[in-house]
Amino acid sequence: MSNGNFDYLFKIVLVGDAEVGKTSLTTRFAYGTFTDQYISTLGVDFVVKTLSMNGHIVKLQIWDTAGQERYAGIRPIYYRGAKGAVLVFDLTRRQSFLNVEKWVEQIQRYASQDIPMILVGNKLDLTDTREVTTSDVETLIDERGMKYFETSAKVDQGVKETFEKVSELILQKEMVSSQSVSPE
Ligand code: G3D
Ligand code: MG
Repeated sequence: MSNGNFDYLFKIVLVGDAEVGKTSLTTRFAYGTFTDQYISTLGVDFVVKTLSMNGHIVKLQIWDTAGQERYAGIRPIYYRGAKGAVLVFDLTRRQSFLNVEKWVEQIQRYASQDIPMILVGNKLDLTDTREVTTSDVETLIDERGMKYFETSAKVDQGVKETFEKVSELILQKEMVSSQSVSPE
């Protein structure tokens, strides 16, 4: 698997309603910056970021797109080969949380049923306009067995942890499946 530069290459898709902060999270994680200016995401785009995990060099290819409902035709391409998903909603917009189930179905349908997935409540810094409580989320994550993080792309809270966690889940899964293919 290694080609000298990295041990693993993982495609990760960012998914969720428009305006929840997918591009801001991606930019924050990959470049360490945040811009309040509108960031347009036309169709599909991805950034690459390399991490060191448990002695492995893991290259993440992070795919970010504008609300895919506008680009239904690209869904299969967007999800194809994805090893992990980060499903984002906006803590200050209840509807974006209510749509989470719909996104879970889409991810499982187009990527895979058992894809490692992290749920993210973003815009944690906007405490005054928050509409979703942690206990609202608990039922869902308990049912689904999902990992959950609250983040702020703006003030850089929880972002690195989110991407590291999804990478860790993918890596664990890869290890298990490579062992079952060729037991030593
Ligand atoms: P998207 O890629 O999911 O569509 P964007 O979302 O990353 O484009 O973000 C949508 C808007 O939310 C942007 O504001 C962006 O600045 C803002 N935003 C993203 N993350 C955060 C955050 O953690 N905290 C706060 N306060 N704002 C955030 P505009 O004004 O450009 O629409
Ligand atoms: Mg975007």
